[in-house]
Amino acid sequence: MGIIKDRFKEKADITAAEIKDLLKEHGNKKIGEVTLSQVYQGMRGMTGLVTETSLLDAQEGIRFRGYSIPELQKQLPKAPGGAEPLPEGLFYLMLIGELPDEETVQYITSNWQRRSHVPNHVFSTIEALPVGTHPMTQFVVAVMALQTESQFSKRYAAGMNKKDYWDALFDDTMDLIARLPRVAAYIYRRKYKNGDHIQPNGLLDWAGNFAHMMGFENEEFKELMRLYMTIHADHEGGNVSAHTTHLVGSALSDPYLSFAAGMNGLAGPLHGLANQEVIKWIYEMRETLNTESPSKEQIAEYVKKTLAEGKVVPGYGHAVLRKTDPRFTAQMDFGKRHLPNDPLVNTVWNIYEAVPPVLQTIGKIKNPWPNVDAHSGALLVHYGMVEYEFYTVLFGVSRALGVLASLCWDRALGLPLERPKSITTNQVKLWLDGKDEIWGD
Ligand code: CMX
Repeated sequence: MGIIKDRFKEKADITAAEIKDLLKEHGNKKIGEVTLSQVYQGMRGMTGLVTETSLLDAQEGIRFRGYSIPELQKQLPKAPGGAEPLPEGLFYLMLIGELPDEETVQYITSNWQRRSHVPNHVFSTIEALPVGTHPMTQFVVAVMALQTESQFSKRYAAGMNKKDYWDALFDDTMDLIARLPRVAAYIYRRKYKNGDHIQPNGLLDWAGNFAHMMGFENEEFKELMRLYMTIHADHEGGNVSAHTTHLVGSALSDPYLSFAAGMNGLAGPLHGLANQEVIKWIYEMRETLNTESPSKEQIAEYVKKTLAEGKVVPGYGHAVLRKTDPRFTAQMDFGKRHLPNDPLVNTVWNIYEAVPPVLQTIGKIKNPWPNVDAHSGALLVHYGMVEYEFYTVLFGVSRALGVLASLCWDRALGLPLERPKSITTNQVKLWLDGKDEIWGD
C-alpha cells in the first residue's frame, strides 16, 4: 500500500470509530428544524450532509480543514521559486486533515505523474465529437470514456468485499486526478490550437504541467494555475458539483461515473459556467457601450439593463456566502501583484465597486457581493487564454480534488445510499388542512 493510502486509512478508521460512538450516544439529537420554504426553495440552510474536506462560513468564506485561503497561501508547499500553493498539498490536507511537508507533496506529484497515462480510446472518443462541441461536454464525455479504467467497477464486478470499497475507490481517485490535466489540455489544443498537442513534461508539478500541456510556458501563468487549482477545489458539500458527485457515488457508481455527473452540474450557468458568462457579459457590455474601459456609472446602468431583461448578473450572488468571496479576493491580490494595469482586470475591479450597490437596491438578492467566477476569466485573458468557453473545464479539473477526496471519505466511512424523502403539493395541502400526515412511509 502507498504511503498516502496508509495514512488515509489510519485517519478514516479513527474518524469512523468516533462517528460510531457519537451516533450511539447522540444519534437522536435534533440538528435543526425544516421549514416548508426550505423544502420548496432549494433546501437553503438545511443541514443534511457530512463533508469532511471543507466548511463554508457565510461571512468568512471557505476553510479547508480549518485553514483559510490566505493561511494556505502561507503554509502549503510551493513550487521552486514560486509563491502560490501547490494543489497537491491542498489535496493532501483535504484527504488526511493535516498540512503536508515538501517531501509528501513531491511524492504526490510523482505518484500522479506515474498514474497519468490516458489510453488512446479516450482521445478517439473526443475526436468523434464535432470540434465545436462545448468543452465541458467534451470533458464529461472524455471522463466517461476513461471509465473503462475504473478499478472500483472491475473489483465490484469480481465480487469485492464492502470493506475494500474505499481501497479501490482511492486508486480510482488518484488515477482520475492524475489523468484530468492531460484530457483537459487535449480538448483545449484540439478545439483552439488546430489539434497541435503538447506532450506532458514529467519534471513539472500537476498544475505547472497542465499549463505546459495547454501551451502556456509563462512562469506567472503556471503560478496562476497553481492558485486557481487550489482555490476552486472545494466549497463544502452542498454545492451542485460536490453534492451530485456524492449523491451518485452513494449508489456505488465508481468515481469516473460520479465525477462526470458532478461535472454536468458544474456546466450549469448558475454554477461553474458562470466563469465564462462573466467574460461574455463584460465583452457584450464593452461592445454595447462602445468602450474598452466603461466607467463605474456606465457599468451601474448596464447592470440595471441586464436585470430589466430578466437575466442574472454573472459572478455576483451566492447561495451561502454573504460577503465578498475570499476566492475573489485571492485573485484580486494576484492581479494587484502581477498585472495591476491590465484594462480588463481593472474593469473587473470597477464592476466590484459598481455592482453591489445596484444589487442591494433589489431587496430580494441576498448577497450582492462577487463570487469566485467574477474574477477568474480576466486573469486568464491577460495571459492569452481568451477562449472563455474553456474556463469551466479549468474549474472542473480543480473541483476533482475536493469532490474525489470527499468520495474517498464517503466510502471509508461507509456512508449509505442517499435517499431523502420527497412530498407532493397535494400532500402539503392536506397536511395544512390537518387531513393528512406529511411524513409518508
Ligand atoms: N443577478 C440577478 N439576480 C440575482 C442574482 C444576480 N447575480 N443573484 C441572485 N439573484 C436573484 C435570484 O435569481 C432570485 O430571484 P427570483 O426570486 O426571481 O428567483 C433572488 O435574487 C434571490 O436569490 P438569492 O436567494 O439571493 O440567491 P440563490 O441562492 O437563489 O442563488 C446564485 C445563488 C449563485 C444562483 C445566484 O446568486 C446567481 O444566479 N448568481 C449569478 C450566477 C453566478 O454567478 N453563479 C456562480 C456561483 C458560484 C459558483 O457556483 O461557481
